[in-house]
Amino acid sequence: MSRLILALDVYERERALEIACETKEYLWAIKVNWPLILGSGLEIVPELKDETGLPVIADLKLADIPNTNRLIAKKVFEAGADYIIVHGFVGRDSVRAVMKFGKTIVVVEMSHPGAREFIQPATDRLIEFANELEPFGVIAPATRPERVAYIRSKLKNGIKILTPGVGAQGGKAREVLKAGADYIIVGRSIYASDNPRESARRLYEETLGV
Ligand code: NUP
Repeated sequence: MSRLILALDVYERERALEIACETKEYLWAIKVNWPLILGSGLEIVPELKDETGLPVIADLKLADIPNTNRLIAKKVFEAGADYIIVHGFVGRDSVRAVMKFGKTIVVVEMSHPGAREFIQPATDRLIEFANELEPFGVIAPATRPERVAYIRSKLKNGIKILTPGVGAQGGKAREVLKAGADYIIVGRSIYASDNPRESARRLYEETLGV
């Protein structure tokens, strides 16, 4: 099975569906984020599922009070999303409000340089929090494989590690999978390349046998 997740951060519906269909055979899932939802509406979620047959992850990084998180999560899962990404730093009540609706992925560390300022100092507590709540998975940085190895060593077995930051942000697919990631999340290196299908195929092949 593929361990590659496409981060489909384009605005236009047609372009999104085109890239998704070209690359689907190399993917485990498609991740949609605010750019695509704002550009094409939430209806893009069922359309992507119909066209590709793949699971869809809604990367909304919810970070609100329980009631607002709940209102948003309800809509997103009703639209057909299979997974949702939430921030953990807002606290148990806010995350639990989302977990009631479907499979949840909690950010424990982000991939960009600024993640060192506030998120990384809280990572240990976010890992404990994930171990207690047992979400489907956590987000960890492909840009810091040593942190992925650390997170893997502290995280309960069975909780998946999904890692953005491969390619455009400098992370290397094989390195982060060897460090303990279950899935890599890749956006620009696929959708902004001259040949998205070929880029997805190459990444898929890189991940085989790691
Ligand atoms: O820590 C994170 N880093 C990150 O890049 C958490 C994320 N959810 N992402 C998302 O992954 C980011 O918003 C984008 O949708 C994707 C990475 O895209 P790219 O850098 O491969 O283009």
